[in-house]
Amino acid sequence: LKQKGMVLWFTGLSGSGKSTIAVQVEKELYKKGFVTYLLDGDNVRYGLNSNLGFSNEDREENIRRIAEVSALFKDAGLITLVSFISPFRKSREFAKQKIGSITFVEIYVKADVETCAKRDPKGLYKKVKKGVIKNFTGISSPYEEPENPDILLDTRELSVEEAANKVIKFVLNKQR
Ligand code: GGZ
Repeated sequence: LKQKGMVLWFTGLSGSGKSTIAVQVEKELYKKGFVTYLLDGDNVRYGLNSNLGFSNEDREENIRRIAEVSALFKDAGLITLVSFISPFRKSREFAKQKIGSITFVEIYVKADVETCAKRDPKGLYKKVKKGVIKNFTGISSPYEEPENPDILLDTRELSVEEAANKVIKFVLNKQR
């Protein structure tokens, strides 16, 4: 492999745009010949972490395992894209330390909770309002904003393509 292993760690609220942007970044990286892997709820929360829910403890364990796995993928040389809310600073710090600060890229996909609730792509915010879902991030469970992310993507201002391009530029710079 002619690439350096690294981890693109997307964090942000449900509906902020993390996975949409991550998928777009992966598509572009693939076109450029990079070998990538995307870790998200679909392949981790239904498999490796299927015994975990959304209590603070379970979220912490969720992210701990994801940090360990992405450190391994990085060692294998992959550009690993990680798309989870990862609401706790402590967990993201752990990930950074596990993965190594040079190859860990913290990407804050920023959109306030009102914006996310308005988008509501999966109808989850509606369910929260009805009281069907408890401990929902940004409403009844905390989200600790990154204080100094490597990349800030304000999705109220950037299109998916613009956001993805910012990430690609950063990656290409790091790969040189
Ligand atoms: C937040 C929840 C919850 C609760 C289910 N709080 O928009 P989505 O659907 O696809 O992304 C959310 C996803 C969050 O899982 P993560 O593994 O990323 O969370 S964490 O990093 O905090 O462990 C949402 C759905 O799962 N979901 N219940 N209560 N999001």
